[in-house]
Amino acid sequence: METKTRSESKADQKTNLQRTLVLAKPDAVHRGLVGQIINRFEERGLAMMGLRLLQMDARLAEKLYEPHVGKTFYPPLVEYMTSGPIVAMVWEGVEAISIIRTMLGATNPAQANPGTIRGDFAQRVDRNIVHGSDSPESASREIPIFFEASQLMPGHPAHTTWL
Ligand code: IDP
Ligand code: MG
Repeated sequence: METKTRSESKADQKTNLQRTLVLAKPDAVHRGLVGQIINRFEERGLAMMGLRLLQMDARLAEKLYEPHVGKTFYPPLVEYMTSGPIVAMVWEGVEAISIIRTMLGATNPAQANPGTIRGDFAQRVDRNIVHGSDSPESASREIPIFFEASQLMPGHPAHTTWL
């Protein structure tokens, strides 16, 4: 993939180019849905800038879901997220955070529209197959939990200028 360095491109300033964290949760990996999830983002023109297969431990899950500490669903959430391998990804695109949140659909798949990932592949809020950062602040907090700077592509994909 051809890339430009950040200093060569002002596209991110003009068009609000964003990076966001996506996780294919253990049920997505176990059910073999990762390829279809990736395919949707690729079709939308988003660019994958980082990719890792890993199994989260409790410490990592507690870091990611720190804002949910104390909620009734928090202990089962940590158990769910540590129950098997996940695929962690960083995607980049214009307004990528809200684009991806819209593509994921409502947190509770029972309320998610058809055509969204949760609306097409999931039924239950406690098995909702994907995570996506909900704001620029969340993306900035969440991406470094899974990726060192050296594990992410520098610059921007060349096709960004055509979107
Ligand atoms: P989000 O993933 O759409 O941002 P959050 O409210 O941040 O939703 O919740 C984080 C995760 O916690 C959800 O994706 C889901 O896996 C789980 N969760 C949220 N609400 C409930 C609930 O009411 N029962 C069980 N699990 C929940
Ligand atoms: Mg959230």
